[in-house]
Amino acid sequence: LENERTLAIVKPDGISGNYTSSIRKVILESGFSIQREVTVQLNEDSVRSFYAEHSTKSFFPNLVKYMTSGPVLIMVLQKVSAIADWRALIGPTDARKAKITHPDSIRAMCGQDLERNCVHGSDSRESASREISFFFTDTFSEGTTLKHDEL
Ligand code: YYY
Ligand code: MG
Repeated sequence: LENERTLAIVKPDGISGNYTSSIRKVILESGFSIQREVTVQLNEDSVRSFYAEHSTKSFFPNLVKYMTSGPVLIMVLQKVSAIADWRALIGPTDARKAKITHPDSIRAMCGQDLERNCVHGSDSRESASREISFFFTDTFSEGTTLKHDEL
């Protein structure tokens, strides 16, 4: 079991619905440490680039509109198995389904539907690495055993 970092985002509906402190509470109570955090207003180019894998999907224009509709909170979370554990904690993509199948998940708590699902989580080591360096340029060297090329 390896210490890992993953990228979490509280999306615009999470911020505007005032879920930030509840989400932060779940994060810390679940054993993650918050290594970095920044609140930003993303522009369309950033969202298009961040979600490039979805650029050909029919939902892409709406995704860009939604993710630029207000500020987001971007966090780097760390713990053993952070990537899989954060995905498990946020629940299924469709918040409507999450409310039925994963009622204790974060998306069940604060998401609204398939598009407005209030949080993001990296889905693999490769994604986590790409997404963390998409937003954070420093090397996370201080006080950790992680190598930069593992991120
Ligand atoms: O990783 P995750 O966020 O759970 O889902 P993805 O399949 O990567 O899609 C990214 C993002 O796009 C999702 O969180 C909401 C939105 N989306 C959508 O609006 N409609 C879909 N059919 C699929 C995804
Ligand atoms: Mg994804």
